Amino acid sequence: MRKKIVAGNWKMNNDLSQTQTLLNDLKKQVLPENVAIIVAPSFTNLYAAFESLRDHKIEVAAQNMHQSDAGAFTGEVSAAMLKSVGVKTVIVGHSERRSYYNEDNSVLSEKVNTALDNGMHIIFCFGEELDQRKAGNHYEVVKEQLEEGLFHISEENFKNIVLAYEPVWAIGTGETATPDQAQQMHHFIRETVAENYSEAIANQVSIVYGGSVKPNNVTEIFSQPDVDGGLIGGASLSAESFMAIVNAFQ
Ligand code: G2H
Repeated sequence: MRKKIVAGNWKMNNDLSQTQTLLNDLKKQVLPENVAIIVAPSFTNLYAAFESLRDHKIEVAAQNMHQSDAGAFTGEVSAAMLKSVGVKTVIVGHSERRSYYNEDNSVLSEKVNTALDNGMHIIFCFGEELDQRKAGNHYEVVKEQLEEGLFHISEENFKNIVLAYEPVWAIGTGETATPDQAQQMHHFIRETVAENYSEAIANQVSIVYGGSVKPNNVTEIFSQPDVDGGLIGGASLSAESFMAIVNAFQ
């Protein structure tokens, strides 16, 4: 039985007081036992989130980190810094990092290594752009992103990875992949993991979907056999909509 995961990627939203309010709202909810729940606030609010969620089921993740351990990288945050404020999971390779900050597969593979060297868990994001899907290259693109960014790691380390398929054309656009499109790609991803590692690893890795998941479309997406949860942006910013998504697994 694969782990079900719902992660809220808050992106550059919520100041300290909004973070505390949203976390307090989430803490009032009855949370399902069979779903791992993660929230990823901004760097400035990670420590407050960790403190607020101490001994709570909800876990805290960072949205990004730098590939170097330390040094003259103005404005950047290291894995050690994240760990020092209680963060054990980091999102790597989100399409907004890839496209706005030029994070290519090579940089992302370094981030993966650094996070793993620091004992962290990774939510590794990837997905094709609209023109790539239109040209029918989406499987190829996804395979390349995985091969160049992730598949160099060992089988042992692969256990610390959650895969997040996020078609770029569905991110924050209100457009979602159809449940069939999500299932086909997730199935392909699982097959690709099996080819590079093993059937056992492929059956064990959680593959979550991201891209305009909302309470009104989540049930169909989550009911697909190879979809193990979601990475949620906009709809994770209110406890009501986030919980509606978390509870879609019930
Ligand atoms: C995709 C997703 C969360 P949204 O980026 O990572 O955001 O749900 O707003 O499309």
